[in-house]
Amino acid sequence: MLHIKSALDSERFDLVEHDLTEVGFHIIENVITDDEADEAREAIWKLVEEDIENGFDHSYGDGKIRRVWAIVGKSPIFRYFIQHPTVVAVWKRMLGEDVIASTFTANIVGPGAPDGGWHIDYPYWAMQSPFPSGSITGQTVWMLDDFTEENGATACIAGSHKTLRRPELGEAEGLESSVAVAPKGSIMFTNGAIWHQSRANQTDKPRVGLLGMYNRSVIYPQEDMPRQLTDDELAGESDVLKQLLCRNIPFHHPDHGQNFHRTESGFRQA
Ligand SMILES: O=C(O)CCC(=O)C(=O)O
Ligand SMILES: [Fe+2]
Repeated sequence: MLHIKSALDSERFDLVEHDLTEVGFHIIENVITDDEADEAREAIWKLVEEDIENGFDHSYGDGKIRRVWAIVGKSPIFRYFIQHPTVVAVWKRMLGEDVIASTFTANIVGPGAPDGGWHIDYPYWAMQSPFPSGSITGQTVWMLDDFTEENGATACIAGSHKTLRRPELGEAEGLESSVAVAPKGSIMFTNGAIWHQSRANQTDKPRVGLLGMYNRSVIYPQEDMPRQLTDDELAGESDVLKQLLCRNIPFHHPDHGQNFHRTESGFRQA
């Protein structure tokens, strides 16, 4: 049975909020055990093989970076990760009690892969600047291998989310970046507007990461989250998973109007 290894005390929780607001990212080590990371890593490789067998080539970066989309329904371990209490607690704090999941994928930076290119995450890349200030979306990078300077760890430019715009072509290259070097089993939270990229992998081994994004409930998810589990598959799952997959939005009875409003802790009351 999976066990919860990490729970944040309130001081650490405050630090996460501070860093996400001011710096744009925060790493927590040892959120999952090595065994859990290995189990997820194996599940990803099976999905890669399936993708290839089915004729899906989700590779980019000279064919050396590979994406596996829509993983939440594809193994129980991903259903556990997406609703990990530490992760959900952080995103509820940053994005509202009624937070939803936006996308959950794997990103494998293979040997010899070039850097992934500086960018901002959805929905920012679909928006015009100036972006709204504050947090509307957040990224969770799950490290299923040690992330090192050499093997394609994610790099971020501290404070760049405060520009409220995307980097101009070539702009980020001239700035100092922070590389997310941390052991397998760690996670990095980022503000979705941070300027970031996966770095080049100069080793002979792939670097496997998972990317779980969460939105304020006013922002449409990037992937079709509601349809990744069938009604039957979802029946025995937790309320929080149903919420994250947008499957238990408390719509009002039509006779009672549909005027949800902003609350202290979100948009809809969760
Ligand atoms: O895998 C990584 O290190 C980051 C990838 C990324 O930023 C993305 O796919 O949006
Ligand atoms: Fe990204």
